Amino acid sequence: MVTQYYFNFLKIFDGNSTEASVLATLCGSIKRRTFFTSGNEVFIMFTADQNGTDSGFEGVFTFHEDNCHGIINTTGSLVTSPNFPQKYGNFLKCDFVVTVPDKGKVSEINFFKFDLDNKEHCLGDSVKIFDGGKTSTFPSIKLCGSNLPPSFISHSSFVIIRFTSDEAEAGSGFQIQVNFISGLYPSVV
Ligand SMILES: [Ca+2]
Repeated sequence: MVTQYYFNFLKIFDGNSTEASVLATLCGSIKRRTFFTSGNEVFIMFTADQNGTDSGFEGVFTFHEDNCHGIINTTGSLVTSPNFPQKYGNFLKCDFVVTVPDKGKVSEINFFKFDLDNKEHCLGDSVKIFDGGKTSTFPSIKLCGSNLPPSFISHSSFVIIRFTSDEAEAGSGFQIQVNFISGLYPSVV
């Protein structure tokens, strides 16, 4: 027997149908959030039951060039935010993919400069590091503001550094150096 529960929610899919992966499931009261699709399509599903109504939702769609990607496979590589050291733009989503070519080595990520818009819980602009390279999982760290973060040493040889900015306010961005070092953990592959 299948039981279905109906209530008010908004679901955002990263593609053109409900078959695509889910970017977000929203309900309750949310002030403002920014979501990025991986391509040029988005599917939004709003479900309402017969019990209780509220004022609903309002969203703004913007389309932007996604031209700040990078692949890092050389030790000592420097990664900077777009336009660094000038202010970065709004609505950016940059994935810097770190692949360590040497077996047994991992990434050491050092922050030289760091100045991002600082919203609560880093819900505005942020740098996230996904250790293991899967952006569908929770990031290992999520950074914003202007305090220089400590170095990050990965457990795996595949890391994604994701920088996103929202619709307003910017800092001068970041400068990061990625070094490949011998793994500190026995599980390193
Ligand atoms: Ca911002």
